[in-house]
Amino acid sequence: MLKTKKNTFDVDAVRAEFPVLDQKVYGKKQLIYFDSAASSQKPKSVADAVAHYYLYEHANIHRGVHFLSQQATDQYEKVRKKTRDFINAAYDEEIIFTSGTTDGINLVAATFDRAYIQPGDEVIVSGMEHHSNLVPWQMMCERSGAVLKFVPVSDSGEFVFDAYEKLLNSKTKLVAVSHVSNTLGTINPVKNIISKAHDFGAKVLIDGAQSVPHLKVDVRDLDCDFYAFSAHKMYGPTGVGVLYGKKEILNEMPPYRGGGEMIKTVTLEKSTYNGLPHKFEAGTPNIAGVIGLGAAIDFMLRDYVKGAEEHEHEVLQYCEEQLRRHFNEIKIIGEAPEKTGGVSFLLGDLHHYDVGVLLDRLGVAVRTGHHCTEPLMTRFGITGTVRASFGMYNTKDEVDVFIDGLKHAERMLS
Ligand code: 7TS
Repeated sequence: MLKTKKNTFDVDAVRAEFPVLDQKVYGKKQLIYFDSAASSQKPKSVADAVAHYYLYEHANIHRGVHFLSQQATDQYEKVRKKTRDFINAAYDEEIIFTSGTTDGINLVAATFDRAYIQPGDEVIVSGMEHHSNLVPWQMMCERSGAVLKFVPVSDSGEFVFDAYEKLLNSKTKLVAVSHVSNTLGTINPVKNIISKAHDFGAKVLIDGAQSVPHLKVDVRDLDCDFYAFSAHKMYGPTGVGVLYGKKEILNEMPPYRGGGEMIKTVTLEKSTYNGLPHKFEAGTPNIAGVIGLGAAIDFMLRDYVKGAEEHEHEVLQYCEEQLRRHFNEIKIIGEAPEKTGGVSFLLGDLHHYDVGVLLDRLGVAVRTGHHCTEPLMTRFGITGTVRASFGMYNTKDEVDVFIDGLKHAERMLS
């Protein structure tokens, strides 16, 4: 008989873990945090793990003979295993700790071309990428003589797959695409994107900054070559992230930064390099951050968190329904059938910034502007949007307050 996993999601139990949510801003308005796509809030268990480490367990790792250093090394390496299991990677050494998604993508963009790219080769990105998954490739192409190509975005905010297929050819060496768009919420068909690229022998990097917080990610099922994400968007600390890479590809790439830990032997003239993953982890890493990442993964696997994906989906759908119901002038930017994380919109002619400021005075934190996706704004002929983005702690009741706040903003600004 098929065993079905029961959802045991409990939003009250989740919210109890986030003291930050239980506060008033400007001394009177209950905080409603709709900016988790920029950075999620942190559960107590993550803050406690980081504090405990600093208060009782801190030492540098991979180099001490003493108890604390060995214990810290052990904890750090356990998080590598935990992360491997979390995204179903095959080997521990395929998990490189970075300072975040941006750092992981820069690592690949600074080293991949040295092993895999010749002048005239091609790199493909989409028109909805965060600047972090665009600018590093521009830099790499400028240096290596490769040519950057762009997959267009449809009016509904989707990756235009036909156009992508037409761009692929034997010169394509790398495709870099986000799993979920931070601005549109679109879930891209990354499994198909990857398999099509592989038909042409191209490697694929997936920017997972906005997917790991919301979707179950299985890098072996996707068969991606690289997958980058940030701890701070998945309830973990800032300043730490993960780059997954297939072992055989990472082995071909030269080191990123030189320094301690990434070497095997050093003479004044020349060095030989350590194996994976240390080859890509020069210097003292963010040990406390990695330990906090481990606590964030534990948090995301708790029983009362099972089913968070469905809960978040309901909140997002409810929010979009209410926006459409209450505002004739609403323009939702990003109407793909498969979405997660949040909704971007404009309210008539009102400036996104003004709407954001008024919502803030009512206790509702949203982000406004171009969301580090300027080319996407140009594509839609706008300068920015208001974005309400959700974590598992958000509720439909909060959406109701947000809608009332928007009505108020509309009255004030019209
Ligand atoms: N890629 C995507 C898709 C993102 O959404 C972000 C951050 C990044 C990369 C960069 O992540 P970092 O952790 O290295 O900074 N996105 C946002 C956002 O939407 N609002 O603030 C940051």
